[in-house]
Amino acid sequence: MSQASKLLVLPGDGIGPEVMREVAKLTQWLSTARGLRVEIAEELVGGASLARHGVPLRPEVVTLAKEADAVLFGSVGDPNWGHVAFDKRPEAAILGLRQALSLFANLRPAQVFPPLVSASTLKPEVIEGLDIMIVRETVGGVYFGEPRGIETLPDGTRRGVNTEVYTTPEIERVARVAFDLARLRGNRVCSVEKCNVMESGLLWKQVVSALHEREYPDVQLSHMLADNCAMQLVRNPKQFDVIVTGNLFGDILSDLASMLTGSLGMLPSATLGAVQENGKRHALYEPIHGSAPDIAGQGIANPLAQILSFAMLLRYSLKREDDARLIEQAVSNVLASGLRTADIMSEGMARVSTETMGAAVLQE
Ligand code: GGG
Repeated sequence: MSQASKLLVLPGDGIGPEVMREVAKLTQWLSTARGLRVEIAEELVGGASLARHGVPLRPEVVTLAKEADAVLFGSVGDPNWGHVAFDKRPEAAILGLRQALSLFANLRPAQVFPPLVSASTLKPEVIEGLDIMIVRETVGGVYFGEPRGIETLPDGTRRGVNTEVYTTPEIERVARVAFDLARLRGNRVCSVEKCNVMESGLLWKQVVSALHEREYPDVQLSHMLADNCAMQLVRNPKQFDVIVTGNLFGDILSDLASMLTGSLGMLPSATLGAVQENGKRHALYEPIHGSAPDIAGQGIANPLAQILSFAMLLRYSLKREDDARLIEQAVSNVLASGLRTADIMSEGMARVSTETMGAAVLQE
């Protein structure tokens, strides 16, 4: 019998634990009904860890993440810790994990489930069949570049500084992920930066172009400025197949793309490291939404992005494509049956709680 896969579950803050509970039920069912063998460890991160341990991410948790076959992450963020130094904020947990495990490629698929098309404020022909993969670089760029900080100048003026930095290898490795993915999909990559005003953007464009010429001439490559890309995503999103971009633009553009699919509560993600010699790679799966403190504890959060993140985990880390599809189909069926959490509610549909939505997916 094969060894059980090690999963590290990190629910985090706000709605994180609420939506993660719905995944736990699916894991349990897959274990009894479909032979999934997992050893699960659960730990606190973010504001929850700050409150208990005084830090957002303990070294023990990083070690567990390194030893795990996959990490399933909820969301971090807690306004009670918004004023403290950056390394003491809840968000330092997710940024710290990405860095410690070198999780450089964040895959954010924006797909529209057919039952949500008619409820969109966008014309059906604009979003019907939409299937974009945004590949966001996650361990470089302005989120990590030095110098950073807030300083007070001699005249008392305060100055906030962040620095956008990218090196050739950082750009190449994330672009490779995008080109490889494109070959399995529509064979098109759009590389997004701001080369007209940023040196890091100019280097990004040059490196992606050179890699394309050297190793991926069969893939269709285009380049777009980030501001134009935001506009094009709203105007004609189906022109895109794979988008590859830096940390900040990827964060913003994928939130924008999520609204094409109906809600931020619908979008899962996978963040992958490099393939190691043993063929394995570190990987972390999380919804793209945050901890949503404004609705935490009310039982109304949409658990589907967390559930779909678990499906990505089954697909990419545990190689259980059939189970991943089963979950995705169950989500589609539940939406077709008319159940909606508040964020995707529309006329004539049945508004349900987090728990009822999770139970309905399990039932399917
Ligand atoms: N599940 C996503 C999450 O927890 N987001 C909180 C956050 O601040 N993330 C920063 C980032 O994704 O770069």
